[in-house]
Parts: sequence; C-alpha cells; structure tokens
Amino acid sequence: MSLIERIQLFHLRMPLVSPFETSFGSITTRDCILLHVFSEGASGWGECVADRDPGYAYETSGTAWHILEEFILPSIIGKDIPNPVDLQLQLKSIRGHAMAKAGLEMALWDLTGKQQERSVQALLGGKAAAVPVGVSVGIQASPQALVETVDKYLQAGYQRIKIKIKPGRDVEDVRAVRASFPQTLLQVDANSAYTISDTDALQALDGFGLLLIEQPLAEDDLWDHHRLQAMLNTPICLDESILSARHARQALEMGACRIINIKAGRVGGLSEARAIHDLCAAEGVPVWCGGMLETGVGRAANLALASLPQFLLPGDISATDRYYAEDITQERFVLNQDSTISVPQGHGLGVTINTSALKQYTLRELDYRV
Ligand code: NPQ
Ligand code: MG
Repeated sequence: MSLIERIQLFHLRMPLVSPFETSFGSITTRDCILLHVFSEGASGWGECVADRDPGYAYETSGTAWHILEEFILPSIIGKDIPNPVDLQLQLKSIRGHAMAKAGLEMALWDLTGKQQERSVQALLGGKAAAVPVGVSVGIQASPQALVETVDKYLQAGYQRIKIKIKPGRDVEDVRAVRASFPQTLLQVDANSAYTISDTDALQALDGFGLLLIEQPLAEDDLWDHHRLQAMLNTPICLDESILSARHARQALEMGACRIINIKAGRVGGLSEARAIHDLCAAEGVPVWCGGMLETGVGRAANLALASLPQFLLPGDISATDRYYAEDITQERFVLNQDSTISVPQGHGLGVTINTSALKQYTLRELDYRV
C-alpha cells in the first residue's frame, strides 16, 4: 500500500424497507460508519457494521466512532501500511472493538485493490463468479404471518430461508413454515436467547430437518454449546461466539459446533475472516457468510469473502431491496435466477459511492488528516 494521508468518517442512519425483529429487539433504521481512506491519489471505502444499539454485540456506532477517532486513526495516520493483513498487528495495543478495526481494514482492502487494479475477490483468493445466498427473516407477528413472509421471499427466488427464533417463538414457527414448505432449505438463529436449561425447547426443533441452529446460547459460552451439541442431531452453528481463528479452533476441538458463520466485522476484518475460512477448510468444516444489514460497501465485501471455496452453505447476503429502498452505492445487488448474487469484478470492492445519498443519510462526519 502506501502512506495513509487522510481518513473521513461518516456516521449513517439508513431507513429499512420493513422492521427487522430478532430476539434482541426490533429496528426500523440501521446505523453504520463508512470510512474513506486516502493515499497518494487513490482512495478506498470501508464499512463498520456496529449499530446504534448494543443488541447483537457490545459495540455501537457510538463506541466505534470513539475508538476510531481517539485511538485507531491516530495510530495509523501518516503511517505506511504495506498490506491490509498488517493492520491487525499495527492495532494490537487496542483491545477488542473488532467492528471498528474491521471497518478500517475493509477500506484498506478496497484501496489496495484500486492501487493494484485487482478486485478484493482476487486479493482474497476467491474464484466463484456468483455465490449462493439466502434470506434472514425476522420474527413476525404470528406463525401465519411468518409463513406469508417466507412465501414472499420464496416467490422472489431465495432458495434458503433463515428464521429468527426466541423462547416462546420457536417450535410453532418452525412447524408452520415446515408444514407449508416441506422441502425448503431452512435454518434458525436464536442470537443467544436460550440457556442450557432450555435444552428441551431446542431438542423440539430436532425433527424438522433444519440445516443448522445458529447461536442458541450466550456468546461467551463455548462449553454449554458443547454440552448442547452432544444432545442435538441438528448441527449447531456459532456466530457471536467466534471472535477469532483461535476461538474457531477451540470451538471445533471442543465439539461446540459443526458449522461456523463468518462475519468480517465480528472477527476484526477480512484477514481474520479468511484465516477462519482456511482453518475450517483444513478441518472439513462448512462455513457460510453472515450478514449485518450492510450497505452496498459491506455487501460487496461479503460477496468477495463468500466466493472463497469453503463457503459451502448459502450466505445471509440478500439483494439490496431486501433491506434498502435507496442505498449509498450506485450499484444495487440483485438476486439471480438460481438464488445467487454475482461477485463484483471492478477494482477493489467494485462499488462507487452515491454522494448525494451518502449526504442524505449522514448524521455526522469527521475529516482526519496528518
Ligand atoms: C445474525 N444478521 O446473523 C445477524 C443478526 C443481526 C441478517 O440475521 C442491526 C445491527 C440489526 C445488527 C439485525 C442477520 C441487526 C444486526 C440482526 C444483526 O445474527
Ligand atoms: Mg446470527
């Protein structure tokens, strides 16, 4: 790469096309921070996926802004970072805050791709021209309403459905969807809403032919996931619990899961995400790409990542219109006939910013220079 001369931050708030409800709450807007890094005439964009509220993870757009402004940007401005994979080491003295770090790293991947006239897909080592995707469906008013929503997404062409569950809204929801769609690829995500004493409720899901049960227990609880996995036939997939390649190795050694959801933001960037992918490839463990309701910037990065060969299950990378009526990239991602989305082939992430849309959704900005 080259000398980091200037970094702009944009705190955005984007309206969602419909409310999204999970075990941790319901939202109608999505916050994120876009980063724009300048170096010797080139620039790159990245997205920090922390949201306004600490529902999915402890990081928020507020904490990420603080950590970026006070610690991360001062430690890299004016520095030469030859390769995005060097960033983790450079930021080693800043503990935690994976999403803040990952946002910057994504911008460095985009910048590097632009400088080298290569796609981020090629830089990461991905090959597939398009990747299989599914849709994540929030908790609906009733099981009947859920069936109608699922039907709408199946009509739109999604071949894999994930439904959000929580205690009291699990087996009847799954039963209703299964009764209407016996053959559909189906999985559930609890976002840590259960404890090991809810094993009965989770075992009740075992007979529905689910692809996986995602993150049933607490994020800091690999051990009880191991105990639960031993009592389930359905594979457990970990999301929130896996914050590094080391966690992934330990979870697999422990038998805490059989599948891993990879999100670059959760693990501190695309480099660590690729390291988890490589570990799982060596172990023969399937992975898939999670989603964080990204704008076109983060969506492009997810597509590049999900084109690596061990991404064997469909990703939570839906078409732009599943989340946003208007996006801040000029490109909109659409679902192909075969439930895939094409991987951008332009230099870097392969997206361009719609500056008027960016301006429209910006709550605050920061211009940081040497
Ligand atoms: C998951 N994503 O796999 C997450 C959860 C999630 C697509 O299901 C704002 C910020 C809203 C982060 C909603 C999907 C969110 C969010 C859901 C993360 O667990
Ligand atoms: Mg999840």
